[in-house]
Amino acid sequence: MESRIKSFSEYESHYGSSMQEQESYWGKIAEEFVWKKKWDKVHSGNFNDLNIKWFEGGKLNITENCLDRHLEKRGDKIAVNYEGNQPDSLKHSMTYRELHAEVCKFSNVLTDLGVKKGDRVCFYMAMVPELLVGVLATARIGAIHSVVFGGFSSQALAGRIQDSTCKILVTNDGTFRGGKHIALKGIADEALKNCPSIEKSIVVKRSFQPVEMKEGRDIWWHDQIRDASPKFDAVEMDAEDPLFILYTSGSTGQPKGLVHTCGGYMVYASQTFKNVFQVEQDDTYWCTADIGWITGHTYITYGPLLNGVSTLMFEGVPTYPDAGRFWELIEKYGVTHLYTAPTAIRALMAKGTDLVNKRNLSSLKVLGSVGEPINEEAWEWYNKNIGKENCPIVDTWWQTETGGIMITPLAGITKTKPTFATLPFPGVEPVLMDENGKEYQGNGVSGNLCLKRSWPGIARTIYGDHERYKQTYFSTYPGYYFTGDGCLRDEDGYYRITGRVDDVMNVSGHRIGTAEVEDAINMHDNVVESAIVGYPHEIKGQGIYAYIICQETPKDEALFKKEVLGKVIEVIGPIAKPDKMQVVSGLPKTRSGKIMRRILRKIAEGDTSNLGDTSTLLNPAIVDELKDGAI
Ligand code: 7RM
Repeated sequence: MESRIKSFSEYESHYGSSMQEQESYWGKIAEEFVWKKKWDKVHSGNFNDLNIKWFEGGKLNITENCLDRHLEKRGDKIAVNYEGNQPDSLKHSMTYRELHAEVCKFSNVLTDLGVKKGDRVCFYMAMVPELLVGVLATARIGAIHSVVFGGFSSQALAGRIQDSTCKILVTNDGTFRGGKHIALKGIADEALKNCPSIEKSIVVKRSFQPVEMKEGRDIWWHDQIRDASPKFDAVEMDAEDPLFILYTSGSTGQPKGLVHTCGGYMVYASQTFKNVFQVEQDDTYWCTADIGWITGHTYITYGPLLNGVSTLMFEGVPTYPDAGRFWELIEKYGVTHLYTAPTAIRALMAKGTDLVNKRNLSSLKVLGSVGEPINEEAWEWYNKNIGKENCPIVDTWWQTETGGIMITPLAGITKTKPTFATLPFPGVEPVLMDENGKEYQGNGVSGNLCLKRSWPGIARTIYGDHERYKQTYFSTYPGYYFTGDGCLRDEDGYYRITGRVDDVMNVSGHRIGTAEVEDAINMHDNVVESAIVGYPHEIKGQGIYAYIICQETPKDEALFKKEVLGKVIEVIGPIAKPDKMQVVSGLPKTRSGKIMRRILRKIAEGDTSNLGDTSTLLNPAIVDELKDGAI
């Protein structure tokens, strides 16, 4: 059996053997990698004991698989094409050989700074090639990377650094995103006031804006790397050793640091990349995500490099200098595979097709979608105007926790259907749950999406809190991993993800917990309580609606709202800013004091015709007030 699936019947036989002979199936796939020592056991543990292991006893370093093993055959092939925010300002590429040398150099830098196997290194950076180099160097020396998206605030960054007691921070002076300069170093400095674990902060020059360098703590990347040796023997890692931590929002509390491992994650990232996208040797693949999210980890960094593919890395935004930037870059680099989010598609769709038609997009072969449900209109527009009805669309469903793509078409192999993620990847066993917590049998059903068996890429724990891992994912349906998503399985057995069923929002493809935003708003001195719900938003997928109870009626409501936005920006970052805010005198609560979010969602949606039964509310009269004051 070849690891590359080439037809639908091969998909079926892969799927069958992944279900019937799970261990030998994944064992065969794992054999293609470079292991320093072969594993003793392919898989152990389950969703009850939650002591999940893959390729136990195996020894490896993922960077040897991403870099070293390609040097002989494709050392001079481009690993990364780099495009900066400003057109034609920072165009730059690195071959596999060059990337390997840079990674080795930075591995030496980190080692000389005393970073050891198991230590945590935080990245708060722009989308620059040094981020890729830094992350891989961290993996090469056996340390654990924790990348924090550059749109988070200093408080959010500090919380993440503290949670995993990172020893090193790597940041930029600043970055440009569209017309805006973001002073990353300044934000990082603010965060580091409360991060005693950080010994050194390494600064990469990018925006060339002045920054303050703190004596004894802050050092320049270019000074460090200048004389570093381009040779570094990759540290031997256990398959189950952590590779990285990535924070993600849930329905309660602070973001969770999901832990991914060296062996299983590698196998799953590579196998999904290879088969979902069906990239060929001379192709140029482009994933528009930021490395600060899981999509950027698995499908900019590890998946493509494990497969020896040339990728494009882009610092900017789709709408700068105009909404034709994506199409310009596709033409410029001859992009064959474009992997982006529905929110970007909708934003560009709104700008019409003139900018699209100005460009030659004939290099495109495959289009991808990720991060949120794609509506039919956006799917059709993408298919018609970008793919010219000639490129399969892979609508890929997965999560930070799953490490890689779970439900998806295989490009050109699986028959697609608009808005459907279609079928499970080999090794994945999705089930839908009914209201009684029982599995639905058969097709034409919808329920809560669970996964019934483990796969190599599953996050093994929440950093420092295994109990929370069990509680969050495995307690709703004992013995199953609960995704938090609702899902439909149609008559053909095709899956369509309908969105979160918990208190997690998906705003422009960013995952944001309602509780996090509430906590931030509640920090305003004049706020007693708040409730956040998501509502349908034409471009963002979901917008954020805030109901706020004040201590005292604000004298200047506009000013008050501005201050509330400021709080959210301060505590989380601009990505979590509410789109609408309504000052209210109370919230609809049940007799046990629980907020009836169902009602709040309806009002935020503007659908007040049928609010259901409100008679059980402690304060039914509040509903009219909320309706009348809705924004
Ligand atoms: C990859 C990523 C995960 C949540 C997930 C879903 C939603 C992701 C799709 C999707 C419908 C898709 N990781 N989601 N992909 N919904 N169709 N193809 O986004 O951890 O940041 O978010 O995103 O709700 O649970 S994530």
